[in-house]
Amino acid sequence: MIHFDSHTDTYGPAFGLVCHAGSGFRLGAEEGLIDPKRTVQVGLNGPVASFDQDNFSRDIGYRTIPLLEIHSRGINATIAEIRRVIGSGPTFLSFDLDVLTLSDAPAVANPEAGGLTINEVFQMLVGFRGLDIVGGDIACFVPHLDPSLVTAIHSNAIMHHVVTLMAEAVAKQKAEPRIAVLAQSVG
Ligand SMILES: [Mn+2]
Repeated sequence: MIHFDSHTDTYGPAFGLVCHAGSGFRLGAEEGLIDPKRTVQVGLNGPVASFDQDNFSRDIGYRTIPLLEIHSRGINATIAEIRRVIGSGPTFLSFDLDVLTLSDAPAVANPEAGGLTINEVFQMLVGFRGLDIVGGDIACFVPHLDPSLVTAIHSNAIMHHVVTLMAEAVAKQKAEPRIAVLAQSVG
């Protein structure tokens, strides 16, 4: 899982609810749907509500890359680190628009000061070429806050990049089928 977000979304129960907008990456790991060793959370930049709010991510083994680390490492070194964690297995790319700076994505549900620029995100997405991207989603778009269409245009471009990565992965798989698929057809 490559998870772009200002927030880890691995928070515990809130207001008596276990399943809420900020708990998906906790529940996914607990239910065995997400492989923690092959998960990276990119661009974390949210407010600190408590000092242990992101402990779940670290304790379960997610690689967390805060926004400040991205800007101190540089984009190319960040791409290399993400690729190291992800490896060659099937990968889902989840993109919360609030990881973008507000000038590039004003219409988001949980706005934060600071963030990646759309050009930095494009550079990273192109840098994922060759990974086995099997799916993706874009979260937290609030259309009625987007009269300028900036957020919609950027969402569209991000999804186009992700679908292109998926198409390339399918083409690569057809050329060299995954070992598991090969074993299945032989068995
Ligand atoms: Mn978020």
